[in-house]
Amino acid sequence: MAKAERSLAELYGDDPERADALAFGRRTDASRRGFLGGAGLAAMGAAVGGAIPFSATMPSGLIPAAMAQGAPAPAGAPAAPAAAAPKGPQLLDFPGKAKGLVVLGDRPLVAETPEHMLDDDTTPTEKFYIRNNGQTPEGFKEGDAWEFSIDGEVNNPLKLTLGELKKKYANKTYRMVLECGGNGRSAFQPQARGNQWTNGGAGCAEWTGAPLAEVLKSAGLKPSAVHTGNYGADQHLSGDPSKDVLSRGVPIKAALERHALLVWAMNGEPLSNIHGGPLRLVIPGFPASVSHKWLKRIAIRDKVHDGQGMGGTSYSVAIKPMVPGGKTDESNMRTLTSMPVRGIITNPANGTRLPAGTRKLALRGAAWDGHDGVSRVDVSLDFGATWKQAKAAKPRNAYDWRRWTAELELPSDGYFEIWVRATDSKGRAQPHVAGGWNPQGYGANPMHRVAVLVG
Ligand SMILES: Nc1nc2c(c(=O)[nH]1)N[C@H]1C(S)=C(S)[C@@H](COP(=O)(O)O)O[C@H]1N2
Ligand SMILES: [Mo]
Repeated sequence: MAKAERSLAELYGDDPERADALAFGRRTDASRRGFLGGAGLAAMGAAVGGAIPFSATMPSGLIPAAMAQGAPAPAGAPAAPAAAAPKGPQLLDFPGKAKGLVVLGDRPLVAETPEHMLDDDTTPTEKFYIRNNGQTPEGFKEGDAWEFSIDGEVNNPLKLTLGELKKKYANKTYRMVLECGGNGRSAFQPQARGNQWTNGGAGCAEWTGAPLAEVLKSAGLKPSAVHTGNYGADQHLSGDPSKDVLSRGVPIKAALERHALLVWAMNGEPLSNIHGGPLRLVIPGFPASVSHKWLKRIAIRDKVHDGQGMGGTSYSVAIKPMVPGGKTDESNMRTLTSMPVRGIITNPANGTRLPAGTRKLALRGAAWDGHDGVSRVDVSLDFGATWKQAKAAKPRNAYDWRRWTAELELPSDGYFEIWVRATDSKGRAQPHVAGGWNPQGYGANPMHRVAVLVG
């Protein structure tokens, strides 16, 4: 038995399906799932580091949060041998950035914010995720002399400096979520192509800038204007100046929405180089790839923009469900234009150990979505058998996230999982597992879970 217990912890890092079958019993009769009992319960308890008070409702097929990818080794669990232990995350070491951001790629630089570091009401710049597709441009230090242009389907093409932009147009500040289109991607099975974000490709900062609508109005949109095409100063990784790193855009209607800003300040400070300073777009609700950094030019198009990162499978989800991992039919893809609802637990952190006898658990978190607004947030302590509604603060403005709190009673010591599920104003709630598989892995928003060990 001791051998089986040890192998369960190893197996979850290695072959979760076999681990699950071992703990829950093999499925001999398709109509009856196994449940945790006897040897399986003992082995699971040993693997997660404590007794499981809600074992009766623990579903098979779900990897325990304590064992899931990226989770810290559960306190009290038998140590896995070095060969079986998952590799620890690579932590970011970057000027102006907090310790603890996790590097997903270093060329181009991509780093995410673990959920427990998104515990501030407003995400501090030092904790804000980074997503580059190319090389960070040099020579951005022009500051207010930075020039950008608006051309294409307009009556008066504009060439403006940042200094002129600040003076000639309204200055607005909104707290808004910026979220990478691939956020949540690591939840897809089989693995989808791209950076394996957990939930940390998102943050909510105060953005200051001029309304894009006002600038477009002064350029005079022609009736033929249907889409923006955004261009920046960053260079392709190959160094080839004829290649665009990224050139996405949005329908004119979204560009005219009053929260779409030409941004020069983040959290009250001049926009830093890594976040696109001195000038970037922030067009909320969409995948953040339309929020162009180091903005140089907006071309107003008479058709849907066809720049780098538009069309094909880029930032696209399947219209009709496709076979996970199967062949792609590009005519069955549509561009993702609104991020799905997502809730996260920001306190406690996954893997937190609390003293024996702790009976109250104060939870904090955040919830947001693309355009429809979060209507409610619920938490569960018993693997989703029962739910309790969290108290969610009002957003300051559209596209702000909702901070939420909840308090749960713990019936005893042991291993618990806290689950959070956010629901948007259209009644769409987060699923248990990532659905809608697509080749580049957009739109995964399964519920966030954290493991807590009491005693
Ligand atoms: N010029 C430029 N703008 C860009 C990108 C880029 O690579 N180049 N990445 C986009 C993507 S995919 C995301 S998720 C956000 C990330 O913004 P951040 O690094 O400030 O968090 O910027 C977007 N804007
Ligand atoms: Mo992104």
